[in-house]
Amino acid sequence: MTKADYTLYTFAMSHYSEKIRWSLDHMKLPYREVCMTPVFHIVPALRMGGRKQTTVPILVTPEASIQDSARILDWLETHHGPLDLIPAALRDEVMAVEARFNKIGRDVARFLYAAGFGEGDDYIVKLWTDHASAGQAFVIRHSFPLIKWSLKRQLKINEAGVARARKRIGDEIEWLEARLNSGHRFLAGDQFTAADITAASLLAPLACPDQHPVYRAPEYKSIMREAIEPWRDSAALDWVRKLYSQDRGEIKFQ
Ligand SMILES: N[C@@H](CCC(=O)N[C@@H](CS)C(=O)NCC(=O)O)C(=O)O
Repeated sequence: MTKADYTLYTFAMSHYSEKIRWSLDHMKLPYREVCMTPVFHIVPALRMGGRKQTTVPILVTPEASIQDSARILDWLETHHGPLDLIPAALRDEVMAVEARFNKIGRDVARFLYAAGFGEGDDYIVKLWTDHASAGQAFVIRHSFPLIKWSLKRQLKINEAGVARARKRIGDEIEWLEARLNSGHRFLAGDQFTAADITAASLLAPLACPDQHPVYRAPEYKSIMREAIEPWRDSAALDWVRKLYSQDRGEIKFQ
């Protein structure tokens, strides 16, 4: 198999995309990555995903085009299994942990944008246009107020929505800490699995690991300061940073 066989469509700053990028890297499966530009991803995502959904990640292979990180993991297990990331004896446990952290992905995004919008608008425009053509960047810059308004509605970025997000993220962080306090290094069984990749990737925008080109940037940390603050020094986010330094290594968007 060559790099050209599999293509992963992502956003550079997407934590669900990072979950699949990390899984493919761990599996040493060659792939090409296409970092998309928000708004301009909508039509291709609808077409590639074929599920009336506009989300990334999407993995395109010669056999199928798969949208949604959980479905991509399932597909990888079927076509490249058995995977050491989903050991048969731990399958149910891995899937349960994957599902619980998948659920807070939107909350993490909601919480970050709530903190970043305003003072961080210019930086968010920069993040959204890093992989854009000149024409796309022009459109994003000029329609940013409209895109921001629509994202705020879509993600329910308002006082009540942000409070609910904070509570749900806090609950999962507490669950993770209870697991660590009971002497475990990993979240399913005693080995590194897709459960650890999912939890660490979905919390990475809060943990800001040094290996991630977007989350480690000083400007990112500065505009997300308010969102990161409640858990910055928690054992859970320390665990995320440790996992990145031990198992992830430097990430390069391809
Ligand atoms: N359930 C999906 C959620 C993915 C998701 O929410 N992706 C965000 C980026 S982190 C996205 O594509 N947002 C743009 C959109 O919904 O159009 C998965 O696990 O892949």
